Amino acid sequence: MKITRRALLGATALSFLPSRAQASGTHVPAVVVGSGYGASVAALRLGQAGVRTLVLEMGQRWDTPGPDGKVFCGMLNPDHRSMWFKDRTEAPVNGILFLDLANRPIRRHAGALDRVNFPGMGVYVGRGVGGGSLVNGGMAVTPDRDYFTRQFPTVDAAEMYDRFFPLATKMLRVNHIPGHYFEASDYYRFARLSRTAAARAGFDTAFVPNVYSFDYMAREERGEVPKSALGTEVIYGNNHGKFTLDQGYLAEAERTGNVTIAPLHQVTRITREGAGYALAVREITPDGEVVAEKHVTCDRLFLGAGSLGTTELLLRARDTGDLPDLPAELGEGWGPNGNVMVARNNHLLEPTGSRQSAIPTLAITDPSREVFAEVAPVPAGIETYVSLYLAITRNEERGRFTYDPATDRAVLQWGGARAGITAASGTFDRINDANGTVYRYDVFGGGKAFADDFCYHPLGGAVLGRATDDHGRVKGYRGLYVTDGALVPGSLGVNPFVTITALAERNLATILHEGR
Ligand code: FAE
Repeated sequence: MKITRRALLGATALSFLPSRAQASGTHVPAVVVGSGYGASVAALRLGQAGVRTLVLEMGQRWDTPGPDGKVFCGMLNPDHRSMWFKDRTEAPVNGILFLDLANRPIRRHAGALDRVNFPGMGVYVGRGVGGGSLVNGGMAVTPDRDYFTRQFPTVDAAEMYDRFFPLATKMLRVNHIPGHYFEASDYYRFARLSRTAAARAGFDTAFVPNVYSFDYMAREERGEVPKSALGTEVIYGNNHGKFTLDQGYLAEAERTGNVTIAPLHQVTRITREGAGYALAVREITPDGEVVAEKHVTCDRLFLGAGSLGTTELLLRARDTGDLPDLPAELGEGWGPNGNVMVARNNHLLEPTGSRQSAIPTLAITDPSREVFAEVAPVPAGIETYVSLYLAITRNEERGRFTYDPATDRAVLQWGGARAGITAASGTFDRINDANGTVYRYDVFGGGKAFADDFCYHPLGGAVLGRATDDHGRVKGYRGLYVTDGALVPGSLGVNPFVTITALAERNLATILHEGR
């Protein structure tokens, strides 16, 4: 099935005004749902191809400073800007000595970070124009080629590694921490200590590239610019230093003149209308008041609402009968990228430092157990003696989403990360043995040393080659595409956003080429 360029360009060029005045009846040639990595690639490439495109994003556009002069709040003083409509923050690290120091009551608001809670698994996601790029750690890793090929056997790896990974890396402005800065900075003492502990156990470490500017960070340390990574900012947003999608892909997309972004617009339902699609869209204020319910139609629909958002929209459409021919494989192949968090205690004579950069730059590698364990900061502003790690483990543990008609939501069935914990404990038992150290049980909720009940890397639900064809075209429906982390089959072995971006670039290149 081929899309003609004419069909993609469409006949109308209606501007979309996100206001009461434009409550319904808008038709656009292309709609992109969400504004994370996959969505941003789609928006830019459609805009460059001359296609009038509307981006519908449920979160805010984060460009207006609050009364404190800052757009985002910090991790140590979270307020209503921190989390998506919660009464209390739900930070991944609860505190120290079982005290819930990190969390506090907040006013319900369209904050930047959401934690979507399912039985046994809380999934962290970004909300706002830029999706996960607003809140993530910026670690920008190209996956190991063999493992990528195992996960995507039908994708041309040579094309990915020669063309699309370098393109994604360039577009996202990935940079590397200078060795001399890492060795000298007070703010990376915690990472150097973990490197020493790993070396005592015979493990190597690797530097992890990032989209946070290390030039900016060095200037922060010299006191020349406002502090962000060195001022305990990350999961609720960075006010400076990080190159997020709203500054990159999305800004470029808007500059084409063909792309309009509508923040605080949540797509709730997808139906067929004519040869295209109709969307039910709810516009809200930042405090959650519903401003309008809109009806938007389009010829082509690109779903970039993330693994959770895209999977839920499609499952709801299939199981309520709106799009009954959607494939049986929807909801399958979901995984947390093998995420397991671990905390160790250090000796009194080996402090981690009270100053810690919020941006991780080092990982411990354990190839025999297929563990890639990033050394995460604990930027508490005091000495905690805690070494914290995000272990990315490679295994076949998968969950599955189903649609629950009673709540009208997608529900995750997740059986826990036994294989992930086995692998991570193999690595960290050895590090503890070699250093005479122990695990910390006071850092995560539930008194666990290994936290497998939350993740940062939701992947899958509409997997490439199963729920879609080999380029993200949804089976059974012409003009309907998945362009985000829902395409990735649950595990990548490294942090996912470079892969999500590169895969979206690849898919869009083919979809637009075939449309010509
Ligand atoms: P994503 O970026 O999640 O964007 C989806 C967007 O769609 C969001 O803006 C949603 O608000 C929006 N949306 C959802 N439903 C709807 C709807 N119905 N209507 C309208 N809009 C909707 O999707 N990855 C790395 O590679 N390196 C890291 O260092 C890293 N650190 C992380 C740290 C944290 C705290 C978190 C939460 C994630 C981290 N990740 C990291 C994961 C990474 O951000 C994630 O894989 C990508 O953002 C996923 O990209 P997608 O395009 O799939």
